[in-house]
Amino acid sequence: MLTLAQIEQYHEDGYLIIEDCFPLEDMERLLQVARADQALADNAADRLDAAGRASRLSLRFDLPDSAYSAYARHLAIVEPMEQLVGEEVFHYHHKMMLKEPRVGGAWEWHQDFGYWYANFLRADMASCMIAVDRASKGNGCLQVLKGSHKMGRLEHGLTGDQTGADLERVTVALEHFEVVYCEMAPGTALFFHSNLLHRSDPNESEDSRWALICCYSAASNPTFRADAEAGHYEKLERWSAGEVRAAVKRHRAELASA
Ligand SMILES: O=C(O)CCC(=O)C(=O)O
Repeated sequence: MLTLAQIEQYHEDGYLIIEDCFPLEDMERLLQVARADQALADNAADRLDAAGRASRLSLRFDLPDSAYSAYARHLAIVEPMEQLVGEEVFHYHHKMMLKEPRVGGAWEWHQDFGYWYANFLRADMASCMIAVDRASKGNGCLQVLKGSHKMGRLEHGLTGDQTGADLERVTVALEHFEVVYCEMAPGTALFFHSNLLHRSDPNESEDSRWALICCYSAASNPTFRADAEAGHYEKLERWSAGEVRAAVKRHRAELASA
């Protein structure tokens, strides 16, 4: 559970980094599963950045029995998330970001609520990015504009295949808020507000940068679109570290027997 000081820091900065949220061995097991998982690769889609470079991600709105869904239910994420959002949360989606050496494209400055606004009435939403392998400046770690969530939602438009925030405002915001490079060792968790501006550079290094991002909404946040992928309240099961490890093991065994 988070301390009051951590919760206050999140509200001030729009993000909170928790080091050693998960042990290195757990991240190694998760990465092993993800790398061997053809279904994860088959489900991956490319989003082109403004320069035409592809950023790959494998996203699910549902929670099938998988190692990734297990992390989306992990108490170590869901409980702090509820403290930060201020109430019960539900799962919106989770995605593995597959930023490969030399090819992983950039993400332009955006707010997640710039995308999510289409179906959620309030920005009482947040994400947790888990560094599955090491994220550094060199392999395109996430950059955040500290405190920028306080601006509220900006207009967004298409840049490449991505939805980027209004560049005129971003340019001014860059003069007023600090850019923080979120370098993270495997097992570090970064919680961030849905209105926090963030981006990342392309991966020009020899090291992959895989990260699992789990996204949630406040339970009381009204949704108004009917399609299954738009997001709607469903009670979220919370799993202990032991239950999550067992799910990862199950997933690994399933891949081995396929
Ligand atoms: O993985 C990244 O570098 C950026 C991801 C991102 O910005 C997002 O999913 O909203």
